[in-house]
Amino acid sequence: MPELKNMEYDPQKIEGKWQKFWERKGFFKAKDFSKKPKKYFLVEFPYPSGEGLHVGHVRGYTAMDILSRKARMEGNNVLFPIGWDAFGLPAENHAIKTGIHPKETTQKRVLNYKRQIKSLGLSFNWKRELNTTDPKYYKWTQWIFLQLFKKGLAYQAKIPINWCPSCKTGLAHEEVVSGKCERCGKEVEQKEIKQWMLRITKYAERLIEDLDKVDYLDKIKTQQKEWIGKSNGVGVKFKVKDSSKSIEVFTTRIDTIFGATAVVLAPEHPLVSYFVNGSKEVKEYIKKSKKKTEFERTKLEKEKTGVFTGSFCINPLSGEIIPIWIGDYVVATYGGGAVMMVPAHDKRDYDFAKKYRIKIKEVISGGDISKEAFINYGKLMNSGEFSGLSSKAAIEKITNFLEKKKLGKKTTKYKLRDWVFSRQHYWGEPIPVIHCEKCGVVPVPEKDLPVKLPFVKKYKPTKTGESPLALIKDWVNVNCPKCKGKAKRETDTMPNWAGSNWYFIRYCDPRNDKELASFKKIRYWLPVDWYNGGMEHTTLHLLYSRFIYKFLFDIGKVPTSEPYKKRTSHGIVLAEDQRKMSKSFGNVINPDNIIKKYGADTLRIYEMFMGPFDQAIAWSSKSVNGVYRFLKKAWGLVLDCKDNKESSKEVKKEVHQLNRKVAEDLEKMKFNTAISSFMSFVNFGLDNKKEVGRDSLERFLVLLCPIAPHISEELWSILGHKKSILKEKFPKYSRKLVKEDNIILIVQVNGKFRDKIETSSGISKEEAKELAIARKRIKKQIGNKKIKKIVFIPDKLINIVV
Ligand code: ANZ
Ligand code: ZN
Repeated sequence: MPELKNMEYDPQKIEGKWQKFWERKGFFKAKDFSKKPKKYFLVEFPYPSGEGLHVGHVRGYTAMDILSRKARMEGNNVLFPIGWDAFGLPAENHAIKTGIHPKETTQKRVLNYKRQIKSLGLSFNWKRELNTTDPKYYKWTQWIFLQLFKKGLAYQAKIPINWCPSCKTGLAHEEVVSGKCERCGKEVEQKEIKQWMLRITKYAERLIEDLDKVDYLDKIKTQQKEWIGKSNGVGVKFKVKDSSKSIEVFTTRIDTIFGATAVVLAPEHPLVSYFVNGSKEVKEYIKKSKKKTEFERTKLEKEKTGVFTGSFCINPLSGEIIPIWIGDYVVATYGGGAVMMVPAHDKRDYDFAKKYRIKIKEVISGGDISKEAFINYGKLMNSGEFSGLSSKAAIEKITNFLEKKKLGKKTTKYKLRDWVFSRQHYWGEPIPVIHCEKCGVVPVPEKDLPVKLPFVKKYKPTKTGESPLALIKDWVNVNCPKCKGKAKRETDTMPNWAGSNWYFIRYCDPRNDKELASFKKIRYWLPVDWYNGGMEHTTLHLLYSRFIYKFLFDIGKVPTSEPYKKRTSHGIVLAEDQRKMSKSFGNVINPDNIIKKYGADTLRIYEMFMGPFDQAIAWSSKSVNGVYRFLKKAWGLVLDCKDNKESSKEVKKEVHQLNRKVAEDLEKMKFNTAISSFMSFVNFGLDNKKEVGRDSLERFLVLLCPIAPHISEELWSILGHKKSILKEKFPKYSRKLVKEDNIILIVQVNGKFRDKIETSSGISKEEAKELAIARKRIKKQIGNKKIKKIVFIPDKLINIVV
């Protein structure tokens, strides 16, 4: 093929062509009920913003695209869908500014996103595209709400909520970041309004427990567990002196009860009014602290404030008479809103006691309480008959003692709160209930769903804080579905998490107008096999959707109790200057520009090559160029192929080595190391050109195809193939060819021989470390000691110094 030698690698010429070809051929369709094994790969569907697709999206999407393409080549029936999470504030804020309807804005943005996603060659199944703002979709979002309502899991409550004065809306706990509105960055206030709530707390235990059933990154599991915040402790009653009342406190350190020298109530505690007795000082204090956000109140380093009520209670174990205080570091919504103060052994109590000269009594030995609180476990002292016991033993003994005397009870508490589900906004799903003067809250009958969003002229929330829907009289005023009397529609809308709670279920059957999706199809496709998304969604979307899925499981709509078998997360892509990409910094990389200059294959490879997949990494234009040069070299190497010549043994070994590395690394999301193996192979090939035959080049292309599909397809056809490379099987490497290269790695701990491992040659220091610390014998040697240093002699020895 001599004339081919002059062909230059020109991604602009080839990429669009193949994208159209794949789409025309329907290569990425997923077939319901196919006999092939199913694989459901999921990415978080994007919110179509005005800025367009972010290179961060590209990172996560390309990774799952690679896995989807590989799985198809391995004979699986792959579902890899995409849609639009399109309700939300930015489109609404845009509407407030410009008067353009959010629907119009959204449509435009979706088109732009679609164009961008297609230009990346992502193998999404467009036949199942969905949009959360489509009434045919949100009909079922509303339907789910009605089911929650029926089961008592959706309820209204007048509670102090986080309120953003700038967005003029209530926020969920999860939408407040460091005391600020996640959207606009404004300081959040407390405001009491009637809100729709979802009882996610009822699922707290299962949300923790079932994490054992799934394969999530450890850091994701940990973060969810910490967020749900399960605490085992004891609820203890402190009798109020000269009164029939008592105060119940929650403590995780009952072993310190002899050191409890005061009881502190949250300003909102129901007993507070009983103690206040018109004291001006106390009243002032309560008023002031109610204005503060929970974040301000509970920050550890914040100065503690409080006020003495004038009353006392009795420590049930020491019998001491101790003062009752009000302090706003005690949170009303946790553990009953009262604590026993143990200044000697709790930091916050210590600060409080120092400031207000409350007695500090040491009851756990081992610290120096003249300097600071001693918070560790230890041995009890000054604790009557329990002195001398270890904390652990004392916790059990004292708990039993209190339970017997009916003064206390083992209690489990969770930090998780019920989910504030109302937003006073226009651009969201209307909450499908009607308020009737006579019947109260009446759910909209299912046959009347969807409750469509009406058109409005003004998008700003009203001055009362109600959503702009409240101003549309002919939409708001309706007849009660029950008594036909005068009634009004609910004007709150749902948060933008509502649509994303269950979208992955809808992909199974996106055009169903009878139910959220047919159970048969759901049973075929669910659970999702692999879900990749942002770490920042761990305690938001990921938790919410697990909750809703469990609920749907309980009412028999889905077949399993967990929606996602596996969850991974990609690190964010920072700008070249190491900062977050942001319009205001002017450091945003637009994927369009990279594709224009280098092509989609370069962008795809670059983003997979830039660093370990789960770590944040800064953009580097230089490396983009390096990747482009790699593809040009690969192009040249393949074009030089002599017809049907066989590769030398040496080259064969090399390509099978590559095969093994790619097969293993991709499944572990070690995209960067897989790609560097491709690069070394090309360099090796160029150095040994005469020995490289067609067999090896074809294997190389098939392996490369999931990562860089366009160039692989083009070169495949240049090599004379009539059928698409996508129809090739993902190759298996020959164990014989690879095995010869195995080496024995000596593992030492602190210079002493401890183990040996057979492994492939050429593994990196990091890989060797991982292999070594995964061995039982080595694990035992290391224990929980810190690894100080690792000495690594490639292919020979690793020494772990602890
Ligand atoms: C006495 C004590 C002694 C405590 C000690 C700690 C150390 P977690 O693990 O987060 O559940 N606490 C209880 N309710 C509270 C509330 N509403 N607001 C603020 N603090 C509250 O923490 C439980 C501990 O947090 C409880 O145990 C209580 O202080 C405090 F040496 O009780 B402890
Ligand atoms: Zn009625």
